[in-house]
Amino acid sequence: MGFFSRLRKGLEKTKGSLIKNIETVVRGYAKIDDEMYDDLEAVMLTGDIGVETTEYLLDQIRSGVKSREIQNGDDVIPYLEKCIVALLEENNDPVPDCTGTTDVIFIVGVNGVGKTTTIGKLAKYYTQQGKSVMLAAGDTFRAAAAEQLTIWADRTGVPIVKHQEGADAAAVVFDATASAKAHHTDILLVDTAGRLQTKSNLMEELRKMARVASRNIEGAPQETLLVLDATTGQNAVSQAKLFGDVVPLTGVVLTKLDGTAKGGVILSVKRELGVPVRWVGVGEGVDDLRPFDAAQFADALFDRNVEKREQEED
Ligand SMILES: Nc1nc2c(ncn2[C@@H]2O[C@H](COP(=O)(O)OP(=O)(O)OP(=O)(O)O)[C@@H](O)[C@H]2O)c(=O)[nH]1
Ligand SMILES: [Mg+2]
Repeated sequence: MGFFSRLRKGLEKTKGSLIKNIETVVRGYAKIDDEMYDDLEAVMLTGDIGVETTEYLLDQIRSGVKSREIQNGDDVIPYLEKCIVALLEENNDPVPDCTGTTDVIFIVGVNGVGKTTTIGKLAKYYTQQGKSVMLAAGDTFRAAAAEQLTIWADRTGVPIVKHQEGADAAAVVFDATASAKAHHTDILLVDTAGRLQTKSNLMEELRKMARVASRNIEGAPQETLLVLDATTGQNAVSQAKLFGDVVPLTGVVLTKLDGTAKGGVILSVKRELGVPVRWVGVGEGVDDLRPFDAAQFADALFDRNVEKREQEED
């Protein structure tokens, strides 16, 4: 199965819990009234869209009613689809191309969201694009973290810089940036510890890592990607807000979109965080991560252009 098919399959439950419920609600209404808004609000909130984004979408529907684009319940779905697509496409400029020097990418996030796996997948993706890649085992906190990353390095055939468990993560970053620079490596992917202990510890460690990186490579880290586990729904949004207060984020990686009913969370990530979704993950395999493509995502969510998409599939 190609990526679109996997994405579409992964979003089936989200579709079931969210889109289908919205359809069921609006179909019953010959004319739009307060009761319909209340019912809509309830299904959107259960679909993990979040309070703020739900309010936003309801306001959009209200203006559609005002402009007479929506005259009855049946008109709501295509209208809402348009709003959701616009939301997905918002704030979605492509990542600027490599600058010629090494691009350092920090991968951050709480325990178990998929940071290390994402690094493995990114290593594969970028090497396939003809880029040279290096990994840095910046999670020196958890036993076996470096080993897990080493397996990905071996699997994707890229070098890795690592220290002993318990070593200073910033020292790993220092060595890795020096090595990447010396080897003219295009992309250095830095794994980080998932603990969130206290906010100030995390802040200090990540800041130190960034400071050290920029000493060897100007402007580093060029990207700081926050990995969020879609299955945690609205929790992911709170995590993102917490991290965003600590480090400047350049993008989000939304993992585990395979089989969750909470995929609606992507809408509140887009709406509430002001940080672009850069990558989406639909499984544990090395090919299960792709750049986020709003049009593709919308097609998968709303079952549009399915045949065309499947034909183009890799
Ligand atoms: N189903 C599914 N599983 C995923 C996806 N991405 C990662 N995983 C799984 O999630 C689990 C945790 O992944 P890790 O990459 O170890 O997560 P981490 O953030 O590095 O975890 P810590 O290092 O403990 O903080 C693993 O079993 C992965 O295979 C995905 O897109 N879909
Ligand atoms: Mg890890």
